[in-house]
Amino acid sequence: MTAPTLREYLANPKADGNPAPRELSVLIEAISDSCRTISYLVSRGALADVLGSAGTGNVQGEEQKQLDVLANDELMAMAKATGVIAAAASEEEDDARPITPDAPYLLLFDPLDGSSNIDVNVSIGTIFSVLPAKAGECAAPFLQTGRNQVAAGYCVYGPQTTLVLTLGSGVVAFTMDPPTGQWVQTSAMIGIPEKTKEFSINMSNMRHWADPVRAYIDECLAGETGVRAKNFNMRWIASMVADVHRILSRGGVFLYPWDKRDPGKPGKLRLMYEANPMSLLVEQAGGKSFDGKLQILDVQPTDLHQRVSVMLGSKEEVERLELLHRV
Ligand code: AHM
Ligand code: MG
Repeated sequence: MTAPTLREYLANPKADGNPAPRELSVLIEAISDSCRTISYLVSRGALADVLGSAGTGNVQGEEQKQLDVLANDELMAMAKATGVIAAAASEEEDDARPITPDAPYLLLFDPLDGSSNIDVNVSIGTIFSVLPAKAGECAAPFLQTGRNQVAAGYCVYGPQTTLVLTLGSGVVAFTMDPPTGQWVQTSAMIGIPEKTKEFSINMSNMRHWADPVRAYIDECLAGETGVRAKNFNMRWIASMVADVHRILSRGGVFLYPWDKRDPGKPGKLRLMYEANPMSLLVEQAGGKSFDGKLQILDVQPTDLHQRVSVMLGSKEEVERLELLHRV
């Protein structure tokens, strides 16, 4: 039997004979089309003259790369063309854009995550989150907890281009077959191993961490003679998409925690564009996510661009972090 395509999967996602809601299928297929386009641009890089700075900054005050802007424009155009998006919000834009009145969904995205890796040919990705539309002006309808997401996923532009998706009932993956452009299902039910020996954190920030995070990493570094009685390995790609993809593939724990550099700032990563979609995928794959107080999916957003402390991945490790944050 040949593996199903994305379209075939959407026709029967729960294997119960029922298709995904029609408008949701339209949206997921449109996102996959945009990811194919972005993948092509990423793969051509300097050949298409798309590397380097765009000479602009985003709402967070970060420099925008040309590919950040191109990916953003592609996804915004797609959101408009589908007719199923009431409003869309991007990490790269100050405000949410109203799109199609009375349409059923809100779309949020980080068009190209891992911007610092764009120009050095290291894996980057697109992250997306879909919420039900609600009445209200500007950002207000978006301020729903991550639990409300009806779909979330990412596309990683790495050695392969892989789309990882949850419709709220398990996590599946599709790999793009370059000769045909087809998305072919390559994982039917992704599960994160409960136990792991691998952590992912930017160690250069160690001196700024809060005590529980410091204690956790100290335990990992102590290896088999320490309290954890096992040796840990470390990986840090500096593209959340690639680091989370590794965790969904073989387990591990990812941390970008609050730190003392800017105590008023809750963390580096964005709740709505990064942490919420990744947390839904991780939970649906049997892992956990935590912000130092709450499960990330329970954090009530108050601002579209709000940041959050992120710890997610294999259940046993996140539970250890929860324990260390309680003492
Ligand atoms: P971006 O959305 O501007 O690319 O920033 C988010 C990225 C994450 O993908 C990654 O985990 C983190 O920033 C890396 O940060 P650092 O450069 O501090 O290691
Ligand atoms: Mg990002």
